[in-house]
Amino acid sequence: MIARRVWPQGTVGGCMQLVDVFNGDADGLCALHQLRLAEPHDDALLVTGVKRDIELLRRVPLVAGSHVTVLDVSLARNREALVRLLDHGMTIAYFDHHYAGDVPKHRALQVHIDGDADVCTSMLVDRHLGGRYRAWAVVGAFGDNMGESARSLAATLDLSGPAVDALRELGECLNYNAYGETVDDLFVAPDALYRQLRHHADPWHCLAQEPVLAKIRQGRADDLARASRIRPHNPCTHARVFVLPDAPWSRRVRGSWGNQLAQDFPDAAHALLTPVDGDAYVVSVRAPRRHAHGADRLCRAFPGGGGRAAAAGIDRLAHDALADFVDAFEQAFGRDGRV
Ligand SMILES: [Mn+2]
Repeated sequence: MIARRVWPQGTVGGCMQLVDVFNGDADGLCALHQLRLAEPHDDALLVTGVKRDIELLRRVPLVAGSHVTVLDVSLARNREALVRLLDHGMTIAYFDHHYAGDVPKHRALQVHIDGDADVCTSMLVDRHLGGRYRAWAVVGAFGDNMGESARSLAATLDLSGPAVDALRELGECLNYNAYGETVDDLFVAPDALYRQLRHHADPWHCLAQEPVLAKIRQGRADDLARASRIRPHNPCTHARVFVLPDAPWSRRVRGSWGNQLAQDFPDAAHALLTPVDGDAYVVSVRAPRRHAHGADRLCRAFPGGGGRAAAAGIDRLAHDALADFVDAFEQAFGRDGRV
């Protein structure tokens, strides 16, 4: 979201304005936090949103001479807006680990992009800063579900087991807050969360003392407890369908709960359905963890379906297509699991 401040459009000259653009998840937050610990700017304009809201650059005001830092959103998905900003005489530093596509060559664009599967944006910032606030990079890596990278980075800090566990907890907690359809679904807006983080150079102190984190931790536990009380929609033990209610908590919890189901029932496939628009569902499908394939094929059979072999989804499944979906899902994964 853009802070309530009116910027003159197309102003030439004047003071340089600073804009920080970041994904509202743990990785985006921890990337920005490290940079601003190294180089504080209290008055930067913050542009961010929920985790899935990644086309952020088009929301940056066009002000010649401004400097924009972009963190943890795909350049490919922001390329047009990026070129527009450069054409307006703005300078840009871009840090990211998602698919970038064709990176524009421009002397005002500084790029730190690495699409390697083992790095996240917080780790790229850590590299840029020579490891100065590395514990926060570990938090970001845990938040982005890169446990192995997080642990190898943490190993360079000589931390105790419980100290590393606390960084993981903090990363998961910050990340959880970014899940939702819109900012209204979240416990705290990502820009407000960043403004609280900014008070803490020490992540362990932050986890122990920051009230907003206590709120997110408790909220996450409550969401998962609510989810665990939902009964499967169908009686097939190897291909379970769950229909969540139309509520902010179900839009927050579906990713975490899906992970938990996959961990707890490694031989079962899961489909989580969340109502959308009053007459349809958003569908998220996970193949069984022990036979992680087929999710994409199943979803592609429905309009708006796609994804990867292990995890795929359907953007919009009409209510009257639910029975067909359940049949296809059971046929794909049910095997002899019907009870
Ligand atoms: Mn990331």
